[in-house]
Amino acid sequence: MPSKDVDYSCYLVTDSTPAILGDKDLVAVVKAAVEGGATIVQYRDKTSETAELVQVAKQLHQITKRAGVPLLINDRVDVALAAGVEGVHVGQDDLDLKTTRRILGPDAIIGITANTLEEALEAARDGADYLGIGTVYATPTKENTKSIIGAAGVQQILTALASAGHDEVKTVAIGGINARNVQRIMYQCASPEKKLDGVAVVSAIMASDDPKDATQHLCKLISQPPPFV
Ligand code: TZP
Ligand code: MG
Repeated sequence: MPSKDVDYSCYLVTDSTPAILGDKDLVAVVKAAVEGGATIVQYRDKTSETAELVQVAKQLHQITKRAGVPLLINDRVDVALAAGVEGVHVGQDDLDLKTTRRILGPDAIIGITANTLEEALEAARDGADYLGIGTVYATPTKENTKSIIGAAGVQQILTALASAGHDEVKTVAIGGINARNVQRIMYQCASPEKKLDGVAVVSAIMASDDPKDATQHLCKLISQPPPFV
């Protein structure tokens, strides 16, 4: 797969905590989500030790690689390198973008969370491939979010990116997105000059009893503008 020819439309971020995953198996859920049409996967695990992270990342990579779906690692550039995956997603407090790029090289997919206009513009200037814009809506999945920006906040960031000429940087919205609100986010957040490239979800897929069906349903909604747009 050409590494930068990325479909961000249905972006799964994993969560291994019992509150979200329940007693399901992480690898099985990711397999089901990929079968259901997830277009990119981020392995996000804030608690496991490094060796465990690398081992699970390699297992997930076997699944995603077969499907031509990029796998990114949250926070950990070292784990991404060790597992040989396609990239990383970093937060504002993680390793900075320029250093991350220097370590992983031009072909790696590097994304960063952007909560404000300033963070979004800086990340675009520093060569992020994509921005995870949010938190859109309050979510129990990530309780210590800096602020909830709503659909209006996402739209403001998209407009500012377009005005600054950052057509190249891809964008996904994250935070509290599910089958009930995904079309609203996808199509009503877009500014006239810049659309969202996708949405990222955790619980809408990871907490589902049927992750394949949940992913299929989300992907279908993501690809269809609602009738009122
Ligand atoms: N970053 C901002 S919100 C969030 C992350 C990782 C969690 C989103 O989880 P959910 O379950 O899709 O609301
Ligand atoms: Mg982080």
